[in-house]
Amino acid sequence: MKVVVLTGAGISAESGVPTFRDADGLWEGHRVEDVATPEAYDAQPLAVHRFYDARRAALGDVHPNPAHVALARLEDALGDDLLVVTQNIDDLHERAGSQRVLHMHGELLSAVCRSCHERSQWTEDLGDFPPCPRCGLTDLRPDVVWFGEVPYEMDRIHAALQDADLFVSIGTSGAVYPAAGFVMHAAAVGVRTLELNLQPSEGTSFFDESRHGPAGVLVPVWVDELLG
Ligand code: BJW
Repeated sequence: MKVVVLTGAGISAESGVPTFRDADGLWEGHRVEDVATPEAYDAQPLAVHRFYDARRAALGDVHPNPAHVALARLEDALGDDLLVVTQNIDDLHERAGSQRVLHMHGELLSAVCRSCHERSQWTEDLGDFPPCPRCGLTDLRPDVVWFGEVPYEMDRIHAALQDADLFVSIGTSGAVYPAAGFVMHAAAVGVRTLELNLQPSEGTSFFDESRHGPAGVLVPVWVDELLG
């Protein structure tokens, strides 16, 4: 069975990583247009760097939860027949043991140079404007996908959806495209669809089945079911 899993901020919530749109989410303290657009970065690069530097530093205090661990266990069983597509920029899937992960909205532990376009692994702050390891210019930005930018790996994601037997969406509000459209894409080509989310997402009616509750409970149960 070929499975494509889409994850969002909700899968990392029980690890202590804030979501975006919940009451205590990241957008609560920041207007999205102030931090998650290229225009915001052009206008206030230091403020945007501080937002991402704080989130990068906070990765040191969080750990994968049972939902991440269950997906890694599923990959152990399915191998190349499982693809995890995450909107998250944390590294909790990898730390749980998943290896087949596409970060469609980029990664906190990566920086991209706006001059030479090199992507570099990055663990330090960017707010002190360090030089690009490749070209030496001080034009590094967080390697994340902001509104108006094209997400990574879209061709591979669409190919995987086309070829899947099951699409599972975990912990995402379904508010942001193109990820929010994956369920429609999957359904249109006859792929079965399942939502696992704390509450009904904006796209819940498009899924063949929806289960509501914390990912740390729902995901291990679903993986156990699938592995029989
Ligand atoms: C739990 C839980 C627990 C809590 N257990 N669950 C129509 C069609 C196409 C595009 C558009 C369109 N209309 C507008 C657009 C453009 C725009 C867009 O979607 N805007 C919307 C606001 C309408 N999209 C774009 O600009 C994208 N680019 C694009 O479309 O390019 C064109 C193109 C595409 C494809 C091919 C060719 C061209 C780019 C979007 C970039 C989004 N970037 C961000 C920031 C990334 C960096 C960072 O992290 O700071 O990505 S915004 C933010 O939202 C972040 C997230 O990945 C993303 C989604 O959020 P997510 O993960 O769903 O989190 P929440 O907080 O919203 O939801 C959490 C859920 O978990 C909730 O439901 C909770 O209930 C649940 N939950 N605890 C289980 N314990």
